[in-house]
Amino acid sequence: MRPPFLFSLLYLGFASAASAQKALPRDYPIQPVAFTQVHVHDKFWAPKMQTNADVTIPHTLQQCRQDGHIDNFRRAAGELPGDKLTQFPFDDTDIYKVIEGASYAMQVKSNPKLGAYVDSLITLIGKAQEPDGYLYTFRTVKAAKPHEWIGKKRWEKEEDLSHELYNSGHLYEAAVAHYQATGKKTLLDIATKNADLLVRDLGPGKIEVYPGHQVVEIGLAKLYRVTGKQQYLDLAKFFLDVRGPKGNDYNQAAKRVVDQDAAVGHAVRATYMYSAMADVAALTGDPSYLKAIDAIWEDVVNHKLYITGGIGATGNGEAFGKPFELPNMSAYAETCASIANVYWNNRMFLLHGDAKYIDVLERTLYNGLIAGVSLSGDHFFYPNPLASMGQHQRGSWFACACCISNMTRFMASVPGYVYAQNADNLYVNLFMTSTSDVQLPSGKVNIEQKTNYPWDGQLDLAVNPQKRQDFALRVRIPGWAQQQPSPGNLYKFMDAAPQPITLSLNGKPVQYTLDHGYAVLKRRWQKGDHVTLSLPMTTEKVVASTQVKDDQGKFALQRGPIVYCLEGPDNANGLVQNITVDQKAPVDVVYQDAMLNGIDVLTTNGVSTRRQLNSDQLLTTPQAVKAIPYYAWANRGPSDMTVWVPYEASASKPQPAPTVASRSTASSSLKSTKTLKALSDQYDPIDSKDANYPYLHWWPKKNTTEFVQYDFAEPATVSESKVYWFDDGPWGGCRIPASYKVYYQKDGQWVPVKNTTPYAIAKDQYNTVQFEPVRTTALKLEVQLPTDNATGIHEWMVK
Ligand code: FUB
Ligand code: ZN
Repeated sequence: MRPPFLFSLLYLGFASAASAQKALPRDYPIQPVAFTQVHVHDKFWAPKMQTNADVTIPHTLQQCRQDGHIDNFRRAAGELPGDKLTQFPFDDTDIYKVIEGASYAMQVKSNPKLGAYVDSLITLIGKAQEPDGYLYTFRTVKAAKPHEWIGKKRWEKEEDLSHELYNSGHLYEAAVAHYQATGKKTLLDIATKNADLLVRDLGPGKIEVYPGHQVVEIGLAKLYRVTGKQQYLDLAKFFLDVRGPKGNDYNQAAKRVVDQDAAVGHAVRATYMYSAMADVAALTGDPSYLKAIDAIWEDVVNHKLYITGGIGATGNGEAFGKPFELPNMSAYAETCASIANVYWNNRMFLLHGDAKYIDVLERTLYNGLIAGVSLSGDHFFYPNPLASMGQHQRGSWFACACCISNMTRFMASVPGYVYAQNADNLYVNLFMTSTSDVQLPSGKVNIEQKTNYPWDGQLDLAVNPQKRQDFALRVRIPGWAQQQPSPGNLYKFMDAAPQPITLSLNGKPVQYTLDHGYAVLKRRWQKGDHVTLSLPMTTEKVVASTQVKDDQGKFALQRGPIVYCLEGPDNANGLVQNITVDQKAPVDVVYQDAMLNGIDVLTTNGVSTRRQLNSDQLLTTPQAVKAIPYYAWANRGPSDMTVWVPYEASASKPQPAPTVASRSTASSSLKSTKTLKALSDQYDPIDSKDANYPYLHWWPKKNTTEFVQYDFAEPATVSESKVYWFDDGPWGGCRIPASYKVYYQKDGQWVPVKNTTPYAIAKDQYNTVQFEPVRTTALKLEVQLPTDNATGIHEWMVK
């Protein structure tokens, strides 16, 4: 049976907060079982949610206080003098998102102190709201020099960058969560007052704008569910319908939403919009959005999805790249985009009832998404690269903190993705040790999962209906257990040998047929019934489509839902880019309780290669190779890392030979020393804008004179300098320099070399200058930045 896209169901609502829901004429045909009904106490997720409650939420609140996010509200409320504001007109949303996260967390475990603090924030938000409901601290504070994004009048720059409606959207989501958690209407009243203003000001025949950054549509849908107010749903629909075709791809406005068929532009905006299209389709019964989101989903899974489930490949516009453009070291894969990808795929499942959406959700959840937060809960990735040479590290805070506050609200809501229901169908989507109560039309069922997932494929389900009752238990059989790592054609297992999957009922194996990815057990259930599922936890080597340039000659290791990576601390000399592992190399697995909060470690054998001075021959050394789960990387300091492991020698990067440059001590006019290694790492970029390898840059400086310098290990005679400039125009802020000069050190003074060839400056190539030989201990490049831009350097060689 394919669960139909029904429009006639009454909304069943969040079980515990059912009173907070209005009966609606229609909603998703499948309903999630609320996270409040699912009590997770496993070794994997429970500690993560605990860390979120104990560390991430307080840390984020503390940073918001310190960074002035709360002062924005105090100034708007008239409690604090002055017009100083933080950096971004969307900074209000961090407060809303952390209130949402705190509300969820408090539903799992009460926390009166946090509850009181949230109440005080809500009081402050209320005071910052203008009498007619408008809530946007960046305008209300009336800064003498208003932020250039906000415009002179309300909504004027909404389609562009003001984020007024983005702020409203996150406010609504927070308000609904807070209401459902506490039953209090304090934040909900603020939200509806704001939404009523939107209804008055915006819409057909009024101000007709589309949200520059989507999310208000989802927020309005949630407000509609709680209040039953039709205008909120109508406005959400309007915000979709008014978009395009006169805008651009960046914010998905180049076409009408119903005409879109590919994922384009800013990945978070896009994916919130696809989620909203699913919501509006479900709530209005208007199927016209489905053709578009179905086609866009196919585009993503066939062309634009990282093996980690991350989306949005490029930092240029924080956007989806072209089909198959999935670079690893420069992967953007923003944490917010992973969160949005889970939201969207969950909604696709609720519409269509197909396990393939949960396959994508699970891949994103266990890999690209949770990599966004450190195991300690207080450091965060914004982009999530799939390879590194130590230049990536999690930070404790960012001026643009969207990913951090998003993590606080997401992590607390994870149990809400475990089960779903549609009439007397109970879907088991994710596997976590937990106990749950689910209200089916046929009666109440207590269901208990026991598993050591994701390290073990054994699942034990105790099904205890209150009375004997008929329903269908739909147990998801993950695609990865059936030799399909991900829906679509982007990835496949190298060795696609089918492995047995066993499903047993009360100790006896049962025959089942798969229905849209689910094993269906339809029967009259009774107390004490037991289902066991045994999934083949083999370690697989995954290869990417031949069209993904960056992954050629390489495989990724995957075991169950977990994608692995090689990381420096586990491998010889702290290096991994120079490793090659044979396609057929056997891989062992061992659980290490004391490592990185308990992980399965993979071990195999490979070789590492290194270059030699004055010889083209590579030196090859056999070595043991270790892999850890990708999500756990970068918890032991800056390090080398790669998800894609070369099996062809040509795909690996030999360790460079020691050169005058690499043996020197590098310094520069930059304060940070983080990128100095890039100068002599001997990785040739594809072109000047290639952000795949480390580079040094002076952005956002312009028109200044800067330098880089090598202090040699011992005196050397040099007569040539070769420099490869970093230039990421037209999007980025770096261009080739206006001019540059080479100096050498003589008797403690910097003396210009006597060049015998001109100082040519060109993009996408080495710029070589030869000079009369000098014997010296230090060489310096003096770089004049262009008038309106910065400059960067990929590589600087000397001979
Ligand atoms: O524009 C608000 C948030 O900041 C976006 O969602 C992120 O991608 C970042 O641009
Ligand atoms: Zn973000």
